[in-house]
Amino acid sequence: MTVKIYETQAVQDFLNSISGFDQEGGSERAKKIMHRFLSDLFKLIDDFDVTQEEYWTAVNLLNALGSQTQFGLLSPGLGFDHYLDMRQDAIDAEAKRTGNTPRTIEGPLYVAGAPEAEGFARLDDGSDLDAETMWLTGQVRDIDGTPIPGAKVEIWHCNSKGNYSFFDPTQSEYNMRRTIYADSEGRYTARSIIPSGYGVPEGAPTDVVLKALGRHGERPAHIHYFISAPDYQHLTTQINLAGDPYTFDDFAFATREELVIEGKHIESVAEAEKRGLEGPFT
Ligand code: MBD
Ligand code: FE
Repeated sequence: MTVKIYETQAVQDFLNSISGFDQEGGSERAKKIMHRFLSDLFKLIDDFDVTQEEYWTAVNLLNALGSQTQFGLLSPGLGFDHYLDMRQDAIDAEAKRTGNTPRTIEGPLYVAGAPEAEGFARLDDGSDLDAETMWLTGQVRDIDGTPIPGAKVEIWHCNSKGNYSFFDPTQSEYNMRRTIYADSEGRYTARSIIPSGYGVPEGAPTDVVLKALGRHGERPAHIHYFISAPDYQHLTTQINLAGDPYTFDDFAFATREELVIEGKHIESVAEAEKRGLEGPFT
């Protein structure tokens, strides 16, 4: 049996009352957003004849997500993070702030307070013996191409098993997390190890939601960046390592064509120097 009650005056009055429309205190914006949010959900319950059992299953799932701090993981999976970036891209385009390295999502695994260095840092602690050495070098420039001396470059990524320090208690503190201040030409170099892709933990609440949608929880191998400098807009971005099977099938929708980088394989520093690759490889 299906019943439709959403449009009734009783339900509309009820929504106004829940949202505090008839109360003095609180925030007008909070009231309006909550009213819209609850209205849409009540209508959804009516339209889909959501059962009590289904509703309480959802409540249990939300509790599990919260208790395992997984809202931040499901959020990119449901596209909220990328949607907010799309909106910021549109805001920047409107303001004619274009020509920059594209932004992409931060994700839930940044940790503040990483060790700081100038010009160069080694990111990994040397304990990941399965991993291959990786060199990252770049130059921070403004949208006119002018280098930004001393720009702050924060880099973080996972190990060859897809695990991030801090969230993986077996790793040393701040492993593969560093802040590098660019040199007088805006350049920075990092030595680290090639990360693997990331997968949402099997059976975790986020995985339950993705499975219900017939989706996977895989991310391609990537390296996170925050780039900042006084008086400049903060940039949150990533590098995607080319050739990963999930490069264009990221559960978090964070890949952007311009951020996919083809690594150059080298056997030795001598070879790199002979090929004229940008160092320093020390
Ligand atoms: C990650 O490493 C990540 O970057 C995102 C966005 C989501 C889950 C894990
Ligand atoms: Fe990540």
